[in-house]
Amino acid sequence: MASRRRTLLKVIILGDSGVGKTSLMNQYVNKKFSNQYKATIGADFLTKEVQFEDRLFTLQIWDTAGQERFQSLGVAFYRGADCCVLVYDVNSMKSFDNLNNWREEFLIQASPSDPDNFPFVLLGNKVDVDGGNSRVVMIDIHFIAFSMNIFSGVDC
Ligand SMILES: Nc1nc2c(ncn2[C@@H]2O[C@H](COP(=O)(O)OP(=O)(O)OP(=O)(O)O)[C@@H](O)[C@H]2O)c(=O)[nH]1
Ligand SMILES: [Mg+2]
Repeated sequence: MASRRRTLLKVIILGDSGVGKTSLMNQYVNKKFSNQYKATIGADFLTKEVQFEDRLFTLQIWDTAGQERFQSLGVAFYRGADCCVLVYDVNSMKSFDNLNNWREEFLIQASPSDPDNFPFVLLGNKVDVDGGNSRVVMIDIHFIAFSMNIFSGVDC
């Protein structure tokens, strides 16, 4: 039986505008997907309860704005993060190349106690587009498997 104690884990989703951060969060938490694009303004979070082995966790998942003009709320909410999900669009090399900037900015603002071992999850989205024919980012699957831990079951 699961322990009654819940551990809060703060997860931050970062990546370029339009890569699908909001869609991923809605799919993961509410099992809902919309084709319409509505840019995220600032940041907002949803929570999801998950059980791992005999422990219960509350994931506090922060969805952030990819558009620079909507990042005005600042990055105060980066602080105290337990994990950061870096999202790219597999059909956009630019969105993949920019992840290094997102990662560096995150480490500066969140200033985790052990930056070298901070858990980042790399997530390539939109694999369905054009039946996979538009895909430009190819990464070794072992690298992705190593990076994925929390979001490995987005379609659950
Ligand atoms: N085909 C396809 N479209 C997707 C997928 N994920 C998201 N989209 C679409 O891509 C567009 C952008 O998705 P969002 O989730 O709003 O992107 P975002 O990263 O939150 O964008 P910002 O809020 O501006 O940072 C929307 O029209 C979504 O419907 C996917 O896996 N496949
Ligand atoms: Mg969004």
